[in-house]
Amino acid sequence: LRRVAEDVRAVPEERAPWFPRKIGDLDKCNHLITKYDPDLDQDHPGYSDPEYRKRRSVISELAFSYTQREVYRTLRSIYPTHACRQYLENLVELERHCGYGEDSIPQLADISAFLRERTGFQLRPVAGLLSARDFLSSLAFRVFQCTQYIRHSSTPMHSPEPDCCHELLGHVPMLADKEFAQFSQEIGLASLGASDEDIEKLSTLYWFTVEFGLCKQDGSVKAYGAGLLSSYGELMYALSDEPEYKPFDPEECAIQPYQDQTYQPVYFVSESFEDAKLKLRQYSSTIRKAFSVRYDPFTCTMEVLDEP
Ligand code: HBI
Ligand code: FE
Repeated sequence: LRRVAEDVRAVPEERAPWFPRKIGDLDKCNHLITKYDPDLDQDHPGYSDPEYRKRRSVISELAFSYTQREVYRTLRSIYPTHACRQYLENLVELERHCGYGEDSIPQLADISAFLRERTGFQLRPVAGLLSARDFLSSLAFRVFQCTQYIRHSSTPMHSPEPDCCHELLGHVPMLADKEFAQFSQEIGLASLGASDEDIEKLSTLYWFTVEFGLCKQDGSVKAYGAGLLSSYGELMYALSDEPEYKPFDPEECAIQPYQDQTYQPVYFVSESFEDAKLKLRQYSSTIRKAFSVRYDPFTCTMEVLDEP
């Protein structure tokens, strides 16, 4: 114990915050934030429901297939007109090969194997909301931290926290796209060892792209953000003429105030994932860090390169 304490003391204070360097280090990226936890948040719709909370710890297959059907059918009906091309193509593949559908319950391991073949992304089960730093650092390893429980059955079309409907219908089809996967990993890489202030900005950037992003496609605007693709109400709203659209600019996006209680007042529209990736890369290069990183996919290890 004393040795550990001394090691900690030996670290100069101005060193960058700890970040994972090997894929196994993600075991330590497990700091849950308690906002929205049904056991702690009095405003959570399941807070006063002991049955629900018990079920949450064992994951109820029955509740899953029940709610899944309604969520799936409702959302599926508007994807053809509202989701981007990449999303639709991958959803069809998931329906063909991975058990996606109104009546079936896809297994995390099967979806993870599918994603690995497509883009090298893998799903890692997580118990709830992680800190932004831990969540983003996983993306650097092409690991997506994925919840497995389902929303409370009293609100089938809404969940205040991520649940399996959000992960499987929102995130997974996009993570099967090469360009988007690269974009996601690069947000993760930019987050490693970044200051709290930069994590906050990257988190906001993630919010307006991976969660609520829109993109241009064949002369119209389509959704690619998981928060939109897993919410019937917000997906309809986002592509109506009510909200404000801004062209995707990471600088502006990173400081845009956002809403996690209701629909976004503003959405950022990307020209393409390629274009978004290049803009993000330019933005990331302005984040002040004393080192750069490179991920070695053969050893699943983060190489840390000191700046000359
Ligand atoms: N944790 N499990 C989980 N899933 C998320 O989508 C998630 C998170 N923690 C933080 C977070 N998202 C947001 O702060 C992002 O903006 C990073
Ligand atoms: Fe999400």
